Amino acid sequence: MRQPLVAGNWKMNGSLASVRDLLAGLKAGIGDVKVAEVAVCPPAVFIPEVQAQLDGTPIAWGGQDLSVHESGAYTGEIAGSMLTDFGCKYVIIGHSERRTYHGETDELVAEKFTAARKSGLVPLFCIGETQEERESGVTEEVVARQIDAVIKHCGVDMLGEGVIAYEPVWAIGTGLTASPEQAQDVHAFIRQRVSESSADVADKLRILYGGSMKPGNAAELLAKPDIDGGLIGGAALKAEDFLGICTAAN
Ligand code: 3PY
Repeated sequence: MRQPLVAGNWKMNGSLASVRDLLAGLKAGIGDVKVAEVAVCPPAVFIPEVQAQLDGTPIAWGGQDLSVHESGAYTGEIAGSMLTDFGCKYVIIGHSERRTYHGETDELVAEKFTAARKSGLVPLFCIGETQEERESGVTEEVVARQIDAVIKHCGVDMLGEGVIAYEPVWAIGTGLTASPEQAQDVHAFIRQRVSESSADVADKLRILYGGSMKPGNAAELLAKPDIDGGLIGGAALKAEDFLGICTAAN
């Protein structure tokens, strides 16, 4: 009953020419994707081009971040309403690269969750532990803290209007992937944690896996009962690889 979602996080990659090629490849192959909902999150400057190319196709698009503010003197920031002006459905929040390189705290991420919902965007809310945290045995503590911050700030019903992406930090951009069992264990824990606040929200909530998901490991990961799709990094930059992951959910 939870439709899988496969979303591409293009990060800070691409040129206008490469984005046009990638979109042409996605449009040519999207007909083979039978089950998954598909979305792409390009760098903000490419969003108008993505909208022009994808409008009317089954592929949705979104931003990679948003401001907690609605407008004003916040140089470099992008408001949620600006993303919706360009047809965005989704916005990634709390990616570990923003937590690490931009000092985003659990509280700020929770504020961004609210800002996204106020603008009508669906947050793709990223959580996950570092290698050090996994080795110290505190994975569950870390993801529970990250989830609880959003529940405390937004309420569990609003959490349920978003999507969680479990992205173990040690599996991002490293080529390392959590085994399907390791990922399933954490996904089940996340669902159980949310169910402590609302069993209904937990049951409906899509929990994506992120961290070096590729066509070669996607089917095994997606077969797990609590893995409802993927947030895809590097493999989202090649139409063939990204579509290979999307069709793995068929
Ligand atoms: C990755 O898979 O590298 C990601 O960070 C996806 O967001």
